[in-house]
Amino acid sequence: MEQSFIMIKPDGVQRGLVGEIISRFEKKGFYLKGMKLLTVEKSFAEKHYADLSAKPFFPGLVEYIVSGPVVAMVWEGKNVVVTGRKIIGATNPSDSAPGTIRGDLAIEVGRNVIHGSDSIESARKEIALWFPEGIAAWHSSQHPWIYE
Ligand code: FUP
Repeated sequence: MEQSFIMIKPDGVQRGLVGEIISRFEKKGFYLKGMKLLTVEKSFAEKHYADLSAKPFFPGLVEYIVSGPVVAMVWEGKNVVVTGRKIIGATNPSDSAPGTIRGDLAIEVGRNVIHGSDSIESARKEIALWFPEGIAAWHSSQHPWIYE
């Protein structure tokens, strides 16, 4: 089944939003397949955001990501990449609809609380980068109540 890489950024951890954010993905019916709290180094953050390295906000973005612990997660379910992005909301919280994580919980684009993979291909790359040790398999007993 499809997987997405979801990361609660340092501001989300510092502001005590970890439970709230996990809850939104859990309630939707997605399965939590991997999770860890870690602080990453500059070179690692630069790798994660390599596609944005030419952007003027890149140095500030890297500094923000390494500024404290983040919660790295793998969530699984039907269309989790696209649906996860909808749950998260638009990149700039000024444009994120109320009801989305960023729409409800953030104000600044540079403090937008959460990251979610933007395609199945980037999810695959990001999961490999953040979970090189792999992810233990488990199966939810709720499955038949979520999927027909
Ligand atoms: P997203 O996929 O929603 O995380 O958005 P992007 O990959 O385009 O951007 C990654 C991160 O860069 C955003 F989450 C926040 C930061 N960013 C800025 O700080 N300023 C900008 O103008 C755009 C993005």
